[in-house]
Amino acid sequence: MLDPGLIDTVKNAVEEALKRRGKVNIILAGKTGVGKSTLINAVFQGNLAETGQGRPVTQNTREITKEGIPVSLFDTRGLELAEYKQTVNSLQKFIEERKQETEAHRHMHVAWVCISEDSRRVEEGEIQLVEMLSAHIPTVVVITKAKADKGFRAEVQKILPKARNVISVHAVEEIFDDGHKISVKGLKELVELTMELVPESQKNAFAAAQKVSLEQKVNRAHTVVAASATVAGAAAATPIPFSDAILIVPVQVGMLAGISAAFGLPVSQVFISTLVASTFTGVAATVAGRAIVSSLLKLIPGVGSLVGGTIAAGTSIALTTAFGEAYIGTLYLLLKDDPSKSPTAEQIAYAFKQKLAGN
Ligand SMILES: Nc1nc2c(ncn2[C@@H]2O[C@H](COP(=O)(O)OP(=O)(O)OP(=O)(O)O)[C@@H](O)[C@H]2O)c(=O)[nH]1
Ligand SMILES: [Mg+2]
Repeated sequence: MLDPGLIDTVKNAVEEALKRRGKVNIILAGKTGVGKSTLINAVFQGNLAETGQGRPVTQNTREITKEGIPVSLFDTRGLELAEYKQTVNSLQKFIEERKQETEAHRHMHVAWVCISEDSRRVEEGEIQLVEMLSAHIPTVVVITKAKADKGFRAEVQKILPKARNVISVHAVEEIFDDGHKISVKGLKELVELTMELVPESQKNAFAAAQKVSLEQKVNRAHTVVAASATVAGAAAATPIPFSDAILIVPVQVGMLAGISAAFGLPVSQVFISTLVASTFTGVAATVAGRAIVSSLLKLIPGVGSLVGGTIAAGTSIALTTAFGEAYIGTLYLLLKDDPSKSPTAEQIAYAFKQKLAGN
């Protein structure tokens, strides 16, 4: 189904996109029952917290992961008075050990410390934990099950000044017998703040793993398009003959994989091949290159068809951008009602083809 000449291109694009996206590591700490698992399921794809107990990394910390979702959650308990010192110490040791490792995807990137609003107080274990964590990584305090603040958030901010911010969250909708309802709140703020706090090289992973904000996925996808357009422009720094337009096809394929990765779609060879096969039509790779380039050119106002039989840098940048934006627009439409949805490659390919055809 795929042009033989494109198979390696797709393989490389998939590997590169996954490598670049990497993984984000989040420490999620709080006393038993504050709502950590509920928060995890509300923020991330794939009902992560239901994937079992997780792998123990310290006595009180377990690593929760799921295949295909680029996040590890380090679920930490044991903040009760009797044992918090041991918990804080072993967590500190763990963070420091990981920091020594060379690969950024092994480091801890951000921490969320959960305190239930019901408790109405901040305990010594929580104070010590925030002190320790904020000395190493950006730390956010999350007030969980938030329904009636009554000055609690301000108090928490005063007691824990090293926290980057304090965010009140209600992770699930709650309906009372009298019909009164408390809606979900605070998740978007938490996601947006965390996005600012994680290192640049982890932002795509975080955008991909979360399901709260489609805007964050779109924003990161725009950065993929911008980077790809720059590469395509450089490739055509000297105008390239139309017959060599195939030269920029790997950039386009890489961009499709990169955008898919930022959206959190299952970036596999099969997935990207399906997309490429339906958009890059033709029998031989070179023909495919020409076909795609000429169909892309139609997307750029004022270009229409090729002038002088060459593609200049400006055209190359413009068509890469148009192609990338068309793909982002397609994904946006498919996911706008529910960013946690996972459309099939066929559904995406169909919608993308329609979009490229101007429908
Ligand atoms: N009303 C309301 N209940 C919540 C909210 N978040 C969690 N809960 C409830 O609080 C209880 C405990 O939530 P969990 O998410 O299991 O808490 P946890 O921190 O993971 O607990 P451990 O894993 O035992 O440490 C559950 O019954 C949840 O349904 C919330 O935002 N609002
Ligand atoms: Mg739990």
